[in-house]
Amino acid sequence: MSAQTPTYEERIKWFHEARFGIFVHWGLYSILGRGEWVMHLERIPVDEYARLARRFNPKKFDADAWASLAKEAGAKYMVFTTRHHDGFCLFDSKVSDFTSVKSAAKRDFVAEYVQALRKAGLKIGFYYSLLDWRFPGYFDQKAHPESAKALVEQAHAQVKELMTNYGKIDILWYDGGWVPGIQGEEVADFWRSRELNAMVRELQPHILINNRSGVPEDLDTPEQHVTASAPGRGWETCMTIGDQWGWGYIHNNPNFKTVCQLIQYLVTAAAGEGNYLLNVGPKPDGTIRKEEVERLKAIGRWLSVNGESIYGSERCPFGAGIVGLTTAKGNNAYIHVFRWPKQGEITIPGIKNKIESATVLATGQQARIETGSNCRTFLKGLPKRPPDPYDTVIKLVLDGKPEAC
Ligand code: FHN
Repeated sequence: MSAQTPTYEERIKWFHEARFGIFVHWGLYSILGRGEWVMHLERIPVDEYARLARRFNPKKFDADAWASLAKEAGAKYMVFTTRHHDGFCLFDSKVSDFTSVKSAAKRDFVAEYVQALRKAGLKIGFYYSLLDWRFPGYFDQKAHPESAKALVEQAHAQVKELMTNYGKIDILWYDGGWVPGIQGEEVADFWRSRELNAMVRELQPHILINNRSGVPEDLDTPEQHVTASAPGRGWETCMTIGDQWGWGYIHNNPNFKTVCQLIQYLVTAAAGEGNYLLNVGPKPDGTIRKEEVERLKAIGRWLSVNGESIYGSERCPFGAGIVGLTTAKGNNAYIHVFRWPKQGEITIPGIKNKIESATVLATGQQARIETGSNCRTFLKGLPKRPPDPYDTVIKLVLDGKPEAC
């Protein structure tokens, strides 16, 4: 490691401060409105699917609008599908003709995305699918060895293009590393992942790489559930707003999570020193559906009041019982009250510290602090109705780093 190579702690510092990112799944599949797996699940022949590129010309695509919505949501970074499993590149690739630059749109959407995020001051993530359903060698390496080799070569060449042609990139979000008939260590061997990621780090020394190329790298990526990694290990839950398999646009998507659920998932991730990557699936024209826009804006309104309890959060050594969760930062602890108690009196078990103040972030009201047996703290004098419908945060200023008893 040379002197200027940043340490893991230096590389991941911004990520811990960020806590909240927006995932974007958008591509040819958006035209069909049946999710990003439509080509595979409906067995659409490669040539038939490829003809969608002639229709993909989203005049309304506006990367600045995406960036502006992410900022309004209180997100600090985005991760965008530069290429999904269908093989269609939203960037200019010298090793593929199946790209948005060489088809109807004649646009490098990744370049527009990068420019918009830089302008907005957001960190930049690239999602890249290693697998590509167009290669028979992906499905059967023995029957199609040359195709399997070409698939890996494509991945190395395109990752190099993405790491070379768009300036400083903050996250490389691999996906699609699984290979039929190959397990465990062989996966990294098949993709030559160690060689690939060494090249990435040479080109982008500050970058964070996730754990989906067959090697752990920097970040764990629980999907659709919030599960903390061990202290010291970066992790990020990715989740859809709608149905589980609706990363890409699904025209009729009946199950949108509520704002309450989404905020409480974000808090749960922050409580475990992890990040929450919440997905939107823009429509074929590049605009984001209102159900997703409304939810992101509501999260942003909540973060504008309570963000200090999320951004840069640390694990808190004491919990909040059944009422909710706790996060910490420096000498402060934050009680996230999801289930406001009937009388507005909140019991917090296990605080060893002296509490200097207890303030409801949403209203500025001070709670009266009393202590009881068994190391219990009582927060009193609070309203009977919850000040926030989703998560009322009470900031405790302590006499030092939070300690449990
Ligand atoms: O197969 C993909 C899926 O389409 C989507 O991109 C998610 C997002 O994390 N990843 C894979 C499923 O685990």
